[in-house]
Amino acid sequence: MAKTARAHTNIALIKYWGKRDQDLILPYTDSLSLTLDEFYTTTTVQFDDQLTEDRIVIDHQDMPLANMGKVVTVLDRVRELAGITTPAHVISENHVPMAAGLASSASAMAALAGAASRAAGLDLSLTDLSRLARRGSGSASRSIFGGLVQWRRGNDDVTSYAEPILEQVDFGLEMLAIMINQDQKKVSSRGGMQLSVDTSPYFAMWPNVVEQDLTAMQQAIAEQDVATIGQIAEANAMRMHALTLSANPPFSYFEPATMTAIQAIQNLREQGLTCYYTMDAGPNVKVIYDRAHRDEIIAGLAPIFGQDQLVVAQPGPGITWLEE
Ligand code: 2P0
Repeated sequence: MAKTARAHTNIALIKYWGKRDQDLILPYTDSLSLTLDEFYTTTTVQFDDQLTEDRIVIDHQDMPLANMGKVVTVLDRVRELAGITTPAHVISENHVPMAAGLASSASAMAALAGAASRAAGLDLSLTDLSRLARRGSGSASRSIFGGLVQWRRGNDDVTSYAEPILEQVDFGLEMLAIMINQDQKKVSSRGGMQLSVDTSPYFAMWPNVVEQDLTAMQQAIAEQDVATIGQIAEANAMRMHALTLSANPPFSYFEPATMTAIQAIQNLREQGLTCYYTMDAGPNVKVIYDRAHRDEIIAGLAPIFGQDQLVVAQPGPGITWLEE
C-alpha cells in the first residue's frame, strides 16, 4: 500500500561536521537543531512488484538512480528490516516558499524513512525512524522531531539517534532565511565535512568545541534566553566554517553577499536588536532572533536584499503521516 509522510527541515544551532563512520553515518559529535515549519518535504512510497528497479520522482522529475544514492540506501535498509526485495516507487515534493535551495536532504530523508517504513508494513518507533533517516543523511535524524532536537552521536547504529529536547518552542525564538544563491553548491556537505576531517589541523579540537558549545546551549535553552542561544549558535557556526577554510585544499561556502548579510546583521545588533546569524553548507544566511524584533529586522534587511529574498520560519513540527 502507498504511504505518505511529511517532514520539515531543520537548521542546526550546534553543527554536525564530520563522520566517524561513513557507512552508518555516525558523527564525531552531538548536534542540536530547530525544526522549521516553512520548509518541508512530502513523500509517498509504494513497494511495487511490477517494477524491475526503484523509480524515484522528485518535484515531478524522474531521477536517474545513479544520483539517488541516499534514497536507495534508505530504501535498502527498509527492505532489509522488512525482509523484502520489492522495488519501490517514490514520489517526493519539496515545499519551499520560492525555488529556494533550502529543502535539504534532512526533510527529504526523514519523510522517506517515514513513508517507506510504513509502506513496507513496518511500524517503527520515532527513535527507530530517526536511526533509519540517519542512514540517508545525518541531519535527517533530527527532522523526525519538532522544535529543538538533539542528535546524540552514540557509539553505533543502535545508540546514534535524535531526541526532542523542547517540542513546543514558544518563547520567541524565530529564524529568517536570507536567500542569497540557490545554485547547486560546488562542495557537497558530505564531501566538505570529510575533507575537513581528513585535512584540517583544527579538526582535532572540534569535538571539544562542540561539547562546550552544547553545554552552554542547553543552559540557554533551559533559560529561554534567545540572545544567548543566538550568540552561541553564531560562534559555533563560524567555528564550523573555520574547518573549511583550514582544510587542504581550503574551501568556503561564503559568497560576497554572505558577508554583506553578516555585516547587516551585526549593524542591526549594534542598534540594539536581538539578532544573530548562522550558515550551513551554502551561502544562504539564517538569522536567529527574538520574534519581538521581527519587523525591525526585516525593515533593516529589505533595502539590501529585497523582501522576496527574506523568508520567515517559525519552529515547526515533527514527522506526520497523511491519509490516502
Ligand atoms: C548540520 N550540515 O548540522 C550541518 C551543518 C550542514 C552544515 O548536516 O553526509 O546532508 O548526508 O550526513 O546531513 C548537512 O549534512 O550530510 C549538515 P550527510 P548532511 O545541519
